[in-house]
Amino acid sequence: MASSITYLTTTIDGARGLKPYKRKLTRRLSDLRGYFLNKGLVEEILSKGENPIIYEVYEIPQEPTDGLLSIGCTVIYPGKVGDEYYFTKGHFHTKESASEVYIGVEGEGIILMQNKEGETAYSRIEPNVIVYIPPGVAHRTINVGSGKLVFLAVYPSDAGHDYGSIEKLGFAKLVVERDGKPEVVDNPNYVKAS
Ligand code: M6P
Ligand code: ZN
Repeated sequence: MASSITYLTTTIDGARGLKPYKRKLTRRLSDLRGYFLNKGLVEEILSKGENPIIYEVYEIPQEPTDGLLSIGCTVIYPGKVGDEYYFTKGHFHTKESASEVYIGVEGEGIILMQNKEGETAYSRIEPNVIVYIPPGVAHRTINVGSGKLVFLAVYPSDAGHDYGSIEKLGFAKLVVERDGKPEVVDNPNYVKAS
């Protein structure tokens, strides 16, 4: 008799994400309006008719049910708005107990983390680096290299993405290029949530 076990196998396909995958999300500069420090420059680029891809997410989502895990592979393009490197929107999980694991595949990046109290931490992400993001911590990934940054994410399928507070308040830290190198600096526009 055949086994009733249903399992899933996919492969990491470098900058093409996962093979196979179920869903692909593309985020362009217009989707990140208001996220970069130099908002005027973003509008200037968009007004020229340019709307570069900032990142893509290849996903195998599972039903949002307690105990199930979803798989995602994010590809962040290299680039900057002014001196600020391209990044993902960043989010808290709607389900407060949900944590996440990131595994670096290609390129060089930084993960910014921040809790509701505004405390921050950051880690590098690159091939063979595994980062555990604990519950209650918002996370944003920044590509600080000259090629694409590719990383895998494994997270509870019912974690949920809460983009609201990051979109409104931003992250307390920014990653910018200084003297040709990435530097984590304070975000001058960040106001702590009260
Ligand atoms: C990772 C995971 C996904 C997330 C993606 C892009 O793959 O954390 O859940 O959607 O990165 O990040 P964001 O949703 O913040 O744009
Ligand atoms: Zn997450």
